[in-house]
Amino acid sequence: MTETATIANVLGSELSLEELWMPFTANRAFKRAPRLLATASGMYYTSVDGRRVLDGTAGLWCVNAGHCREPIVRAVQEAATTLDFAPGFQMGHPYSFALAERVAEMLPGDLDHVFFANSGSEAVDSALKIAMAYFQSKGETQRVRFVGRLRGYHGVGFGGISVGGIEPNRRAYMAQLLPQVDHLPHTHDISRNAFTRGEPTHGAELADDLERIVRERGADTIAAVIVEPMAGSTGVLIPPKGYLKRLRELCDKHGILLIFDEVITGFGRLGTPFAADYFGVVPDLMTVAKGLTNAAVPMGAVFVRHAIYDTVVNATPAGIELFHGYTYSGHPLAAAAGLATLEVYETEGLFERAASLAPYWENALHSLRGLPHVVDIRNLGLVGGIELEPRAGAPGARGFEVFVDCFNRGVLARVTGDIIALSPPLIIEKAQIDELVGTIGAAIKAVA
Ligand code: PXG
Repeated sequence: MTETATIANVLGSELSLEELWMPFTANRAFKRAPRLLATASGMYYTSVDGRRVLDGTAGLWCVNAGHCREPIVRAVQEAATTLDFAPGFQMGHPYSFALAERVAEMLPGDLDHVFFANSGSEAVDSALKIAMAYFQSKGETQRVRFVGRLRGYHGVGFGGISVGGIEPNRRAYMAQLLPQVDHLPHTHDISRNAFTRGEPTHGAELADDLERIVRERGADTIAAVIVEPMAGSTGVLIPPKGYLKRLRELCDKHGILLIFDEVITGFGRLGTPFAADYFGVVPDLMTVAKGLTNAAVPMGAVFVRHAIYDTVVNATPAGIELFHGYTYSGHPLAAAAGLATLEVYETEGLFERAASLAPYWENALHSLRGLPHVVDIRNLGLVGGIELEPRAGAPGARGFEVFVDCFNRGVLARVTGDIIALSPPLIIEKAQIDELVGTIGAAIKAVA
């Protein structure tokens, strides 16, 4: 009651928008015409002006179980009153061990160890360091290079932007990126794959570009390849059939670790626990965040194969084995949220629900084919991408106008350039899929 009253007081007063430097936002335009969300429940937000907004993006790909879920709220409240914080260096507490044990049970192959961080960006930097530490421990000290992929997003740490392949995220920082990184080509090819339902047919051969990098650099200099199994942030780029298997084979052939960045695809987005399960390809390391705690408390993690943990830990005669960690690694509130979230996913069968809704979702999305300027529609699990033709001389303008128009009509979508990306909470009902897709269609027609 007190908290609600406090928020209400703030919202009721003249709120200054000046001081906050907003992330990945056109600050000046936003502050002239703000879009503020006040409350959330289940599939809906409420805006500060009291409008109901259907969440077509699970927040930012993270609220997979829907908003303000009671068991998760209760678990966080309980932890906050029981153990607000405990140090994680040379000390521990039951919450983080319990979550590591619980989540390890869900993992494919022999991934069975968990390193906690607080975000996807931190998880990625942790995974890159673990890959390097592994080869140092094995005595392959020359294996230090990383391979990322164009149009890959791995967060915003210096490691993440170095292996990532998004030009604007790198431009200002170029002079100080990690020096020994190469990039595979991206797999997005509308000329061959437009309007594919599910995995596109063409492009598995693009994985073979790793052979070029191996030839140029020498296999024994490359520590790891990092890719998103399905690239989310740059506009829902679904891997061509056979691509990830090919990448796995090439990494095995050359002794290179394969890292899947599952920050978006983890925890049911594709109708399986992880994309690794969906594609039947097990990586050596996996990074997650977002859906791990249903975004109720920030948390990221790296999942690690048994042998990697053993190699690093056993290489050190005594003392600290990995010189890396965060004050809040395995924070009690986050771990409590994670435990409750995994329980909700399981008891409500949300991953299976996503899988069973996927065909309905696919049909609904593809019903937008033929609308003005729609040049591609793609889908996988409960993910959708609608690509619009950029307006001449103003790339991104059409997409952004559709996003704003959708919001004004009561739907939260996500836009990257001229691509609309959709990823609703896994609790979405069929009628809400119709509402979401209907509104997006109306917005596309209105913006034109
Ligand atoms: N890896 C991947 C694959 C991601 O999608 C990160 C790392 C970084 O996570 P943090 O928690 O540090 O933000 C992400 C984040 C969008 C969008 O709309 C996507 C992300 C973040 C914000 C917006 O596509 N992904």
